[in-house]
Amino acid sequence: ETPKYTPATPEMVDEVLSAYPDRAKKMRAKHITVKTEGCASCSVKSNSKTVPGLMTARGCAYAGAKGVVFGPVKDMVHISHGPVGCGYYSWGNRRNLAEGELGVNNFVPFQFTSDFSENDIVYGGDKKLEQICREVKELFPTVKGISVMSECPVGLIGDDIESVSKKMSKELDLPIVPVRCEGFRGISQSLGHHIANDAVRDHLLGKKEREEEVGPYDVSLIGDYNIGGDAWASIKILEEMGLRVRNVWTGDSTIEMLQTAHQVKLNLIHCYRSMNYICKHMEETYGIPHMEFNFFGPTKIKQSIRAIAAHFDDYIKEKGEAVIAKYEPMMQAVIDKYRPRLEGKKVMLYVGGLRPRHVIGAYEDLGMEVVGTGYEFAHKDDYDRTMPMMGDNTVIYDDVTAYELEEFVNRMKPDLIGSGVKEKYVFEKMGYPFRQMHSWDYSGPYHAYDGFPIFARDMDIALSSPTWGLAKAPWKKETVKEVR
Ligand code: CFM
Repeated sequence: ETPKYTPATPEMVDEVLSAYPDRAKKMRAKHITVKTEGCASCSVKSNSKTVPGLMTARGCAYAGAKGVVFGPVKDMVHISHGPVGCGYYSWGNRRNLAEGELGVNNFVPFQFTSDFSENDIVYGGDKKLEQICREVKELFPTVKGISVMSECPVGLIGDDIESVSKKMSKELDLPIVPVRCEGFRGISQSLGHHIANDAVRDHLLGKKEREEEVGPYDVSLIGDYNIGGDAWASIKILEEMGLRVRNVWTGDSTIEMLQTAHQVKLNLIHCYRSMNYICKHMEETYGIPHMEFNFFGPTKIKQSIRAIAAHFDDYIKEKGEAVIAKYEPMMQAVIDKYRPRLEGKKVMLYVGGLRPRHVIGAYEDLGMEVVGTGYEFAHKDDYDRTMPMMGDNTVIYDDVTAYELEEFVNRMKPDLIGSGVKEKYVFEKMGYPFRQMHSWDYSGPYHAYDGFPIFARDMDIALSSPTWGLAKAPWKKETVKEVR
């Protein structure tokens, strides 16, 4: 028996928040809204400090700078500068794929850390950092650059990573980028994105010129991190349209792609949240326009291809239409196969800074409805883009706590939850179909025409698996599915 879906109401939110002390309740209420007809008060507070004592799923500035922006740049070595834990726990789990020869032009699967101990805290870590830079160059002579990603203690003890980077850059004849992304800066990974964007701006962008002239169809793909191969799928469409993708920031990318990105005609930005800063900078400084697009699901892909082509001449416009004509029948076949199985299913999402709105169209292509969504670290401009995409009687939650999300699910009873690494096991233990929407579990790509059939298949597998009904607590006669 399937549980009965119940639409969100303001009373439901109130009931869930009533478990908190008055002050916490008042603070959290501003971050949650139920979208009602007309949507008069339809906004949420965002990008503010988590209420102390409540369980947030957010990360830190180091996560945003090292894990998200710099980590995928494959021919650089990224030093997690500080105690070993930050590097260890951010090692390898984002699934930002990269091609290349390990230890030669691809260092993505490696983990470099200065492994701070008491000694380094007391006496400072600058000497150790110099030594590590020398070792990196000695062990990996083909390395193209180094980033120094500060962890909290480095900022607290006042180490001067800027001057060490400058000195060692000269000595080793190698770009070395200091990134002051101590975790305590800011309130989430979002400031880490901004800090990393600024470091790219100050130390890499425009520092190199490609000899080849800039072509009329040269573009950069910004804010695609190649999770499970996403960027490869996106590049395929853009190239079939006749565009030349010169740089990807930063999925499967190289330091040269960061240095020469001022030499393109247009910036195409997928993850607005993490890369809007540098796009605005490139527009102001180099006159390169940027446009947001969305490659999740055939409806959004088609709209995006047309919007991108509109920046170019008839040649690209015609090729864009040809790409749509080529892939639409294949996408229709995917929809014909899965839509009857997925039609009407309700989804609740909770992801980082882009996907909670960007994947809505892909679910809708399959006949599914997103009835609740929210971001860990989005800003007002993200929520402004999200509200029009949500239907009436849906709930929008910012920095939702573990307790709140569980209680919303308990009350609304959606069919599927798409969320993160931290939430996964809570809902699986409740017997809820779940898809991990950060690293696509062990799947992907989900972007572009190559990704949609995989997305559709994965959602169907999650929903149709008999596993949920089989999970049974030994002390309960009924299955988890029946009691949920
Ligand atoms: Fe952009 Fe991302 Fe996202 Fe993000 Fe992230 Fe991510 Fe994300 Mo996890 S860059 S904002 S900081 S699309 S790692 S690949 S899935 S929270 S919604």
